[in-house]
Amino acid sequence: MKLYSAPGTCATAMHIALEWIGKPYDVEHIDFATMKSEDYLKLNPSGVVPTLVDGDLALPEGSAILLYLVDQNPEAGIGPVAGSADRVHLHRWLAYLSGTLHPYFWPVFAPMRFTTDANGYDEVTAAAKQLVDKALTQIDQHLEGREWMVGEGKSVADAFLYAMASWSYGFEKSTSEYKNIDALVCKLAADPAVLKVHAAQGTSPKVPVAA
Ligand SMILES: N[C@@H](CCC(=O)N[C@@H](CS)C(=O)NCC(=O)O)C(=O)O
Repeated sequence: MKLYSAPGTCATAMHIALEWIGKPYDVEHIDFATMKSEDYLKLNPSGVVPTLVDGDLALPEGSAILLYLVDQNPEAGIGPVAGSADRVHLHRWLAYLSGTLHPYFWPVFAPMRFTTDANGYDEVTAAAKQLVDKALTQIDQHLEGREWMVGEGKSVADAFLYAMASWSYGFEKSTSEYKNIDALVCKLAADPAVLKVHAAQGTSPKVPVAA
C-alpha cells in the first residue's frame, strides 16, 4: 500500500491512519508540481493529495481513503465498522470535514483561485476566515462533553480534524480558541503514531504549515 502525501496537508490524516493500523506501507511526499504531472494525474485526476494505491486500486479523495482503511482493517479500531450504530456518524463527519471545512480553508491559502481581482485577495481571505470560524464553531460545539468526534474512541475522523485544525493555529482567531478542538488536537499531538508522522514530514504539532 502506498500513500501520496505532502507535509502539513489533509493527507496527514491518512498517514496517521496507516500508522494506527500498524501494517507496512510506503509514503511518498510530493510537491505541487509533481501533483500536476502526467503520471500523477493518472492516479488522481484532480492533481491533489492524498492518493492511496493498493494493488490495482488508485483511490483519490481523503474521506474515501479513510473509509477504505477502516473497512479493510476492522481489527485496527480506527473507526466504526459498516453496519454499526456509529458508522453513520463517521460518514457524516468525514463528509463535513472534506466537503465543508476543507474547502473553506482554500481561499485563505490561495485567494487568487477565488477572485479575478488581484486587489481583492484580502477580502477573499477575510470572508474565508469567517467561514472557517463558522465550521470550527460547529465542530467545537459537537465536541462539547465528548472526547472524540465519533463514538467512544479515536477514529479516522479525529485524524482528519487534526490535520485541518492545524491550519488555523496561525490565524487571528487561532485553533487554540476552540477549546474542545484544541483539547483533541493536544491529545493527538501526544499520540506516538502522530509524532511519527510529524517526524516523517518534518513538521511539528500546532505549527501551521500552509496547505
Ligand atoms: N477533495 C480532495 C481535496 C484534496 C486537496 O485539496 N488537497 C490539497 C492539500 S490539503 C492539495 O493537494 N492541493 C493542491 C492543489 O490544490 O493544487 C480530497 O478531499 O481529497
